[in-house]
Amino acid sequence: MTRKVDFAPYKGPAGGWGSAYSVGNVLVRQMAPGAVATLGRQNKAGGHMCTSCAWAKPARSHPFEFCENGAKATAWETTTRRADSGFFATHSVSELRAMTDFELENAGRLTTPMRWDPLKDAYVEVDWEQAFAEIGAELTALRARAEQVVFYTSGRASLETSYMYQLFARVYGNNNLPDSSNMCHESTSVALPKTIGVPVGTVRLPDFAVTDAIFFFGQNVGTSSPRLLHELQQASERGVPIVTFNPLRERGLEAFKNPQSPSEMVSSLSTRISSQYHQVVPGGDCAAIAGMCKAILQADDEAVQSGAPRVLDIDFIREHTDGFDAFAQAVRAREWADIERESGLTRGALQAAARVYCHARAAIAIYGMGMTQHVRGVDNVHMITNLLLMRGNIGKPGAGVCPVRGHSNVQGQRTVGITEKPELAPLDRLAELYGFTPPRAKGLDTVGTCEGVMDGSVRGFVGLGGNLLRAAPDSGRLEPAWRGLRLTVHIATKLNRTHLHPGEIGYLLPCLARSELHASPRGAQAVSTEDSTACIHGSMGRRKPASARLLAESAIVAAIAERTVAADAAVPWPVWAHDMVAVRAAMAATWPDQFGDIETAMWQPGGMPRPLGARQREWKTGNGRANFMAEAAVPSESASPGSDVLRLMTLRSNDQFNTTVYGYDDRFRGIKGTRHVVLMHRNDIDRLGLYEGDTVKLCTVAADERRRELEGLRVVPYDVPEGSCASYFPECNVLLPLGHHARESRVPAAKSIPVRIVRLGGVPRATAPGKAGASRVDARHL
Ligand SMILES: Nc1nc2c(c(=O)[nH]1)N[C@H]1C(S)=C(S)[C@@H](COP(=O)(O)OP(=O)(O)OC[C@H]3O[C@@H](n4cnc5c(=O)[nH]c(N)nc54)[C@H](O)[C@@H]3O)O[C@H]1N2
Ligand SMILES: Nc1nc2c(c(=O)[nH]1)N[C@H]1C(S)=C(S)[C@@H](COP(=O)(O)OP(=O)(O)OC[C@H]3O[C@@H](n4cnc5c(=O)[nH]c(N)nc54)[C@H](O)[C@@H]3O)O[C@H]1N2
Ligand SMILES: [Mo]
Repeated sequence: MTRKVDFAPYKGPAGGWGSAYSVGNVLVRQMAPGAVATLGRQNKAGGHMCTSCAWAKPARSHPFEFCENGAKATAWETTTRRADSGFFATHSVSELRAMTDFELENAGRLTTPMRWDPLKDAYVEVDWEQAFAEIGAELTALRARAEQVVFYTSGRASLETSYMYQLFARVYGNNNLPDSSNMCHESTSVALPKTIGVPVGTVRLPDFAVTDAIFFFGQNVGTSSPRLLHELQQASERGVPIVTFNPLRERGLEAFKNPQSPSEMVSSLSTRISSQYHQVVPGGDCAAIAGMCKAILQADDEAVQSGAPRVLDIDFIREHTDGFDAFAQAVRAREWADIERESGLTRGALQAAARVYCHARAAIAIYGMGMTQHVRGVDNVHMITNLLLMRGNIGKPGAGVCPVRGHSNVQGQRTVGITEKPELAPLDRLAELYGFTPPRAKGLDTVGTCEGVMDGSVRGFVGLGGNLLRAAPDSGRLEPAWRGLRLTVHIATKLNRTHLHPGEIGYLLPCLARSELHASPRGAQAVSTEDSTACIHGSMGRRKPASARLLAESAIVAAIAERTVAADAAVPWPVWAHDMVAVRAAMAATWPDQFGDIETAMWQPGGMPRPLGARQREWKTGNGRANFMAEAAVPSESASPGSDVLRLMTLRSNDQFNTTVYGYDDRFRGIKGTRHVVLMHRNDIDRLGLYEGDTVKLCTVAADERRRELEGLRVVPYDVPEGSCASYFPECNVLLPLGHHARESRVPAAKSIPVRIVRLGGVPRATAPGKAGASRVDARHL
């Protein structure tokens, strides 16, 4: 396929006609009849919850409570294309491996269970019964060493199926429940329980209406969670300052035009989003926040001296927190020169950000992958809570911490026990309810799973959604190792690259999508999901399934469990297959305080809010107090400007959802027709002897000295800090060493991969555009 490649700065706001056009275009190309009606029910009480991002669903919904992303996700789910048995009969697995991610996704919905046939090098149609029987027998054989089987989840499956799945793994005999969260917000799940005693954010939608200031760290709202732009727009219109920290100038963080507001759409109006935009260097946030905290302490010292009201919320600190003195001491000990060097920001800029914070009675801190996917990912989150605790910004209206979750039910899956950490699962309660002895040993996370596949200690892999082989680090090393597995089972809606590396015995089991009707002898079944603000929503799919042979995810999990562990615990698997009310009752029996009235409350507009202690200033931490974390304030390994090793951030485009590539445009970043680019500062391009448009390869610099290279990227000058560069995930995952991950949470450090850039060819030197007398500032993308 040839595509027109073009790089031009995007000057428009996020949202707006660009978004409407893009949505319209994709709808026409992809949507099946009736899909527009499906979109109208998306994210509304009584409808289905979008399978795109996890942002909150308001009680009073907009006429179309979806965004460009959500529309794309639905369009691609409701596509009329089919990867059916005919498709697999005409494409061998080796042939499919040569296709792009876009082409695989574009093959359409899976329609029938398939078994990998090594002689034919193809997936071949089988009966469900045959599939379940063989998978059950294989899992039973592998159970002699239960720890060699892994049960992976991507964040989409419902609360009900996820509850069943974790129980299945535990009855089977392990806590090997890695999930996409291990590559995502695990840094949050590890950091927040220590500081404020909840593993999730404390902000709810109404807080946005009464906040005085918003601090935004490393989240690309226009692309990743566009519906949150509504809250930001309303806050901005009230005059609320929004202070952004992001190495890249992201369009969605600058301006927004509401595609659902006719007056805005026909006028030149748009709303500014960020009032301050700080281009912190990748990995420099701990230092940047330390700088803010230092400025706040100085302002407080001055207030004490002059007898003015305190800047710190001293009563809150005394009454509710621990560790303030050590933290303040660590911050005071930091030199401004070091803070400036590590963050790439000036003292003046950080003082300006601190001033906004000090003037706000209530402040919210929002963050995403720019914070969690670093070696210091957990420290980054700790610095955010340190900042908030200084002025009592947890547990009062308009204030709090707001990690923006990725997958639509990723937060909920943790709530119902998907975790490799046994201490987070209610093992005693499960033992009591189902009469079995749950395993107590820590399970494998995603990094551990990849290590286990590579060293041969993992033999069986069951995947409830996702595309682990493509999403995980070191994909170049992982792919060949993956084919050494004994058993691979994928429960999926669409074909992806992980499916193309089957084990000796490999199955592809197609399931219903969330927008589709789960009809059963017990009537149409609804499921539930939890959003980023810990509100739980009922979700009813109504569309005719893409194929008559699809089964609900719950039915597939129940059938495999029934063939594997039926005799080992008192779990009514056949009933749970098709009775979500019964599963919700089991969830409520397991966590009465969380799910007691879920059956009715999940349908209330805005969802059922789960109780969160920190919102009431009840601190469920080890010491019963909110904790400052001094360690997060200490210096990190510093950036080295002028080095030939750059820090690579791997990003998502506007036209993808994780490993699902919808198209080759990244509209807000002005990139059209290609994903094979490396965005670099003009000065680095000059310094490294490159020209704009050159073709280069990236080579990872890692202690293990393995060769990790990615070729064929085009150099594009971009407004990123010197010493850093950016390119797309998942293509760049070959460059990400498995051992390069956050301390404690083990989230792969995908936002700071040390790389060298090597020129392969490209622009002839004599006529290179923009080289002679090139300005040291990038004009095109400012
Ligand atoms: N369209 C679309 N939407 C999505 C997804 C998708 O792939 N496509 N994926 C979903 C999922 S699973 C997730 S987790 C979320 C992810 O959504 P985000 O959290 O927005 O993740 P990214 O887009 O990877 O990167 C976030 C931002 O971090 C910035 N950044 C990089 N390094 C740093 C740093 O060191 N410091 C700071 N302050 N910023 C930094 C980048 O410039 C980028 O703007 O989105 C969800 N929604
Ligand atoms: N370098 C780098 N790597 C990263 C990241 C990064 O920023 N940089 N981000 C990380 C993050 S935040 C995440 S969350 C992970 C994502 O990792 P994963 O969650 O494993 O990957 P996805 O691309 O979201 O999975 C997509 C697949 O899920 C299946 N699917 C879609 N809908 C459904 C459904 O309703 N049911 C079922 N059963 N299957 C379904 C389809 O087969 C589809 O191909 O990647 C991580 N990897
Ligand atoms: Mo994610």
